Amino acid sequence: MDICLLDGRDKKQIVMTKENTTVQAYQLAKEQYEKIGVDTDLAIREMEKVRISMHCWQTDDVGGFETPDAALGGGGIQVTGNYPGKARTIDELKQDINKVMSLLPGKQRLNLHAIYGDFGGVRVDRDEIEVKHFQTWIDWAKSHKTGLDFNPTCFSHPYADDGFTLSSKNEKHRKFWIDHVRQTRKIGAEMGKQLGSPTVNNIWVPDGSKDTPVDRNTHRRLLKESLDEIFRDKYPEEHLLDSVESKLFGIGSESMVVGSHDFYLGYAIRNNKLLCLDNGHYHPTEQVGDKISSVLQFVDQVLLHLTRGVRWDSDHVVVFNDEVQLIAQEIIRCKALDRVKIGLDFFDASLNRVGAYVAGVRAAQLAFLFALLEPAETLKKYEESDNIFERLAMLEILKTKPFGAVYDYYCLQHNVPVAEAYIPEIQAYEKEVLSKRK
Ligand code: RNT
Ligand code: ZN
Repeated sequence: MDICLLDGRDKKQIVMTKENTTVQAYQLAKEQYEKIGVDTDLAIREMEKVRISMHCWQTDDVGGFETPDAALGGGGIQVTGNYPGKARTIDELKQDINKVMSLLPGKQRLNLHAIYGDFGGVRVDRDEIEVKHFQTWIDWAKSHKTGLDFNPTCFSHPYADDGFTLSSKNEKHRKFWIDHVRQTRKIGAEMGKQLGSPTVNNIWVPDGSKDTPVDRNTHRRLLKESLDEIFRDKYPEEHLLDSVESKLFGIGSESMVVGSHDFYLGYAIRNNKLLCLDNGHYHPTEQVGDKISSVLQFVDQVLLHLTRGVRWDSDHVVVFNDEVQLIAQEIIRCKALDRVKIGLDFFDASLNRVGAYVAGVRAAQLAFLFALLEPAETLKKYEESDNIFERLAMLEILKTKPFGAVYDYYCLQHNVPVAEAYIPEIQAYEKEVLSKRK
């Protein structure tokens, strides 16, 4: 018997025979899941709603394309490693992103930072950026039939060197950063308008201090005032969604971060903004997964920055770990996929950057698929009838169910390499493209 699969990318039909081990493994997996009341075909269909916004900054270590080149700094974030092949131009960045997208099932959005504009070799300061500097990106997104997300870049700039931007007591600096963020909202709204899908503009500022401050209050008041001023410009929600991102600490802001979780949780609730939850930005024993059902009682939508915190670093490549699993499970269990924008945030320069993307996006997708393959009703029934052992047993059993076979089949349906088959693709790209960037 032949099984017909529809290739999601170019809609040409590919015919697989039953010898195909991916299909066979899927059939067996489907049967196993059926026994516990889970519909694998439905889970795969639901994956179409998992739209991951890929951050552009893993391609070039958060460098951007300003003239003269701004080196990453002044922001409490650091990139370590010097693996060859980082993108040096917009064309190289696009080439890398195209490669990544060609190796991923499903559709992804692209998340840009303000320093990635098409500035044409001209020096454009942050408060002067315009839609025209991002029109080629908008056109790129149009041709890829996808959406763009955006971020002001409030670091890697002389006016951020003292550690303060939107909460600076230096009025000239503070005004400059307000103007910058206002421009990013204007540009973001135009991206969303032209692309027919709202752009999420996420505000993260590094503001904070290394040593113990005595006046936290003024900085927090100034941050609030700056945000209020920024948000006075109104844009339709179909074009622009605003989000705010907190952090526990950064390198150089160990003693106080102005934009703490409490600060932005309060701000987002009162001002109806999206709250960005970056899972590298909390104490290691705090679980972002646990926060989802709390914050969704009070904010309409959240933005995720999926990442992997390792000791003091918040930006390692996403892997399929307990933390990311719980985040995905909680979103699915809350039936909140339509209220969560999924972004990634990591930058590691010590390995093949393109490969890091594919591994990271696939890990995030796997976490959502794993969550979609839960027998939700059964688990809930166990819980509500006090069958706590049964709940524990089922959660354990799910860990060895063949969810990998379901993910492989999802890849096959999208005509992208299945499982380890993407590794040689990355190696070939490194040989033919990345290693030639000297
Ligand atoms: C920094 C924040 C922020 C940045 C990006 C580059 O700790 O996580 O999201 O990583 O804006
Ligand atoms: Zn982040």
